[in-house]
Amino acid sequence: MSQRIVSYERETAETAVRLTLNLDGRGNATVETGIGFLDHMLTALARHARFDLTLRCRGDLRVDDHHTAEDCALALGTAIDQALGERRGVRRFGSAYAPLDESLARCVVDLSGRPFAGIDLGLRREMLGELACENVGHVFGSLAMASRSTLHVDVLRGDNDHHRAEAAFKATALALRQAVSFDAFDDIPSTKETL
Ligand SMILES: [Mn+2]
Repeated sequence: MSQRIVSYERETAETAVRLTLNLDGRGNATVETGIGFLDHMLTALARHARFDLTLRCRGDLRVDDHHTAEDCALALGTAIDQALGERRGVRRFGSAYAPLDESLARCVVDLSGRPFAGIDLGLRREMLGELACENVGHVFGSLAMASRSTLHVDVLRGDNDHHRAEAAFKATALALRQAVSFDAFDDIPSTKETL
């Protein structure tokens, strides 16, 4: 099996994102997006998925946080898609719960090749640090689109929005770790024989 390591750059008039991703890493992450809470979430995602990730973004934060949050997620999703190649030998499905104190999140993922995101985080605040709460859900949606995955993320309970969001990223990390891992069958896990 070839190494599942990808370097990816994405530059637009709004953002410039550079990243390296190793799906078979140890969980080492260096994330500098200019949005502290997004750094915290993507670091947690990489850590618990056991991806090695360096991600740097120079975005138009003078506008707001939207382009940066979206484009970082699109870049990461694209890198996951590229690193998976034809998705041969992977488990494809993953599901996990993650608690963070009083909060509990569930993620179910299918590396289906068909982008879909069903996201219910139930966040009540306007912002978490410099990240608008509406963009937390948008990050999951963009990740699903660019990685060509079906992603269902639900926060089942929780009082604190920082905890709710962080539990959602941790559950997604654990589900992704499972889905991208290899099983004993060196085939493409689909009745269509393609993903
Ligand atoms: Mn935290």
